[in-house]
This record gives sequence, C-alpha cells and structure tokens, in this order.
Amino acid sequence: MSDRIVGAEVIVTSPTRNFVTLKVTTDDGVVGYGDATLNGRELAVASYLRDHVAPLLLGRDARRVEDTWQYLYRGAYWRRGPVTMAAIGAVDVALWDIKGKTLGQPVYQLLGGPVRDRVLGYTHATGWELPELLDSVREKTEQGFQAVRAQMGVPGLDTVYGVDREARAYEPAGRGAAPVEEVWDTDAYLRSAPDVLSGLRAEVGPELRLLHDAHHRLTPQQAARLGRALEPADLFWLEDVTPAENQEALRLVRRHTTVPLAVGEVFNTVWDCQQLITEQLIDFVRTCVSHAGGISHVRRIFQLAELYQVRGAPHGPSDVSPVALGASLHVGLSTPNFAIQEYMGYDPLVHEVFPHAWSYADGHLTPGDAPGIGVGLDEALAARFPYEGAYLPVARRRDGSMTDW
Ligand code: GCO
Ligand code: MG
Repeated sequence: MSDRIVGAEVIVTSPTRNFVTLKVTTDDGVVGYGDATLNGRELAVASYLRDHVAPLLLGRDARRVEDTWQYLYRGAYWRRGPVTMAAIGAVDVALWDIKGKTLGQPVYQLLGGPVRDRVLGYTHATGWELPELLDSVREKTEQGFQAVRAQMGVPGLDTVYGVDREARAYEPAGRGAAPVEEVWDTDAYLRSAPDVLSGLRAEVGPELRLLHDAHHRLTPQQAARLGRALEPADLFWLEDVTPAENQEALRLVRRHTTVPLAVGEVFNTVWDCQQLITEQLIDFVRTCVSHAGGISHVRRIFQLAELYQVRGAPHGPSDVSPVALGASLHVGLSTPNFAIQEYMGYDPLVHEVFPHAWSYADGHLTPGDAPGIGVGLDEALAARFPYEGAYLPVARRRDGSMTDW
C-alpha cells in the first residue's frame, strides 16, 4: 500500500445546475472526491485543475494532505483568489476523503472526533410580500427547520435576487450565454425590509431563528441604519450588509447596531477575514470548504475565529455541491465554534448524481459514518447532463449604473 496518486480527473456535470468535481484515484484503487464548483465561472476552475494541478498530483503521496495544500498554495506564486482556492479546496477535500477511506474512518473522526451530535441547519424561505413569505417560512418549519433565511420582494421592482415571485424557491443562476440584468433600488429596500421582517417575527413568535441576507448591496451607513431598524425583528444574523473586501467598513456598522453580522461566503482565505475576525467586526464567518481552500484551510479560519468568539457558519446554497456539503458537515461535527450550516437543498436529480451518507432530519444535518467524506458520484448518470452555460444575474441602479446585487 503506497497511496500514490495515479489519477486526477475533472468531471463537469449539470443535473439542473453546473457542478465541477475532482476525482483523485490512488494506486490502491481508492477514490476521493472534491467539489470545485464556482458558480458562473465553472470552466475556469475545471481548466485550472485539468491543465495545471492534475499533472502535479500524479505520483504524489495522497497521505500528505497538508503538504499538498502548501505545495499548491505556495507553489502557484499567484496566491489566493476564488479560482485558485476552489481548485486547492477540491484537492484538499479529495485527499481527506482518501485518507478516511484508507483508514476506514469518517473524516470527522480524523479531525478530532465529534464535539456535538448533529449540526444545526438553516434553509431559505422567499415570498414577494409578507403573506407569501410567511407561507414559505411555515412550509420550512413544517419540514422541521428551526432556522430560516427570509428574503422578500421590494415594492416597485419587478425582480429581486434571491426571491421568486411565483415559486417558493430560488435558483441563483439562470441558463444562458449572459447574465440576466435586474434593477435594484436600495432606498426602496430600506423603506420596506424592516416592516416585513418585524411583521414576520410577530407572526412566527420569538423562538424561530430568522436570518436575512442583504447580499453586499449597502454602503456602511445604509447597513448601520438597516441593522438598527431590524433590531425588533431579533435576527439570528444579518448577512453580507456591505461588500466586505473593505473590512474596516464594518466598524461603522458595529458602532450603531447590535444585530449579529455574518460575512464571508465570497472569501477564499484567512487573510480575507483576518481583520473582521480579530477586530470582532462580525459574529459569524461564512467561508466554505469549496471556495476557501478545503477542510484544511476552513478549519484554520475557524480556529482563528474561535479566539475571538466568532463562529463558523458555512455557505451552503445549491451551488455548493453535495460533496462540499458533506465535507462541511465533518468540519461541523468536530469544530467547537461551528454554529450553523446553510442547507438550501437540492433538486432530486442532484441527490441521485451524488449519492451521499449525510442526511437531514429535524432541522439538523449529520455527515453519516461512511469512511471518508461519504459522498460519491454516479459518473454514468452525470455524463447524461453536460455543462450548460449559466450565470448569476447582475443589477443596475435606476440611473443605469451597475450596482452590487
Ligand atoms: C447565500 C447566497 C447565495 C449566493 C450564491 C452565489 O446562500 O447566502 O448569498 O445564494 O448568492 O451562492 O453563487
Ligand atoms: Mg449569502
């Protein structure tokens, strides 16, 4: 048994939406999977892996998980960035998967063993106005969810990212060669959001954890106002109030509101959230294994966060594949300051393409006890759904200029 890597293959499949999966094989025939999906830029990561990483993996010792991470991160010279870190993350998760399978242990055992029995999950509810939103939230609580992210429409707009007028679910990427363009109006949002969310709180009672995502749309001053106005809604968190590459911006928000803040789904290294964590400008850090360098790096981020009482709460919408979700649950079960896992859910076909040991019940998720990560890939089925271009929307202000959405 030598654990030499003899295969590194990239599989792109689109069972309702695009996923990029790395499959690493050892000379003993052990197979590990990692998720390399980057919504709307999938093929860039596929090429990075196929053209630049796979040849470097062949012949390497699959047991050297940390050394391989260092080799790919430092070796590239061009550090950080979503494409690089998604590729490194996929390798890292695939190697943890192989290690678990080789040792006959679920990965959470290799990360120190469980510190909790199950991982709290939150899902999405959407409705254009309060009555539909309330119906959507109730549907989710009937499925057992104890934490729900609530997104609503904005009066005067036709569309809002994250909300669907008809359906009670929302897929962030639309098929096609170019993104759909939407119109966004921050003033109208700020006028309506506090009443809708406070109205929702009044209807659902005090216990349900309610979350809301502002999706990077606000200035620091607008974010401070919104946070203060939302205090009666008693949110579990308010997410991505500003585009947080300007980390200092959160200082102003913090000065004006005690609403818990969650940031980090677009970050890919510890450096991107260092100031947010060490200055305690956030309460939850949202980095996930597929976008932030895998299990090894997300654990490092959460360990830094633990020193500052910031908790881990990874991104987990439908563009984070079942492989990354499984990997995240191994981190969740074994990491003391892990708070909650986003679980948007998947189309039934996605569950078939990626058979998995993880499961959802009663508002919680568990990774299962299969050796490794416990998520497979039905390659024959995956091959029936080739890549189709799909893009997240973009948004313009009423004067036609581009804005964050
Ligand atoms: C969330 C999100 C997502 C992102 C999407 C982009 O789940 O909190 O903000 O829905 O918009 O993952 O690809
Ligand atoms: Mg978000």
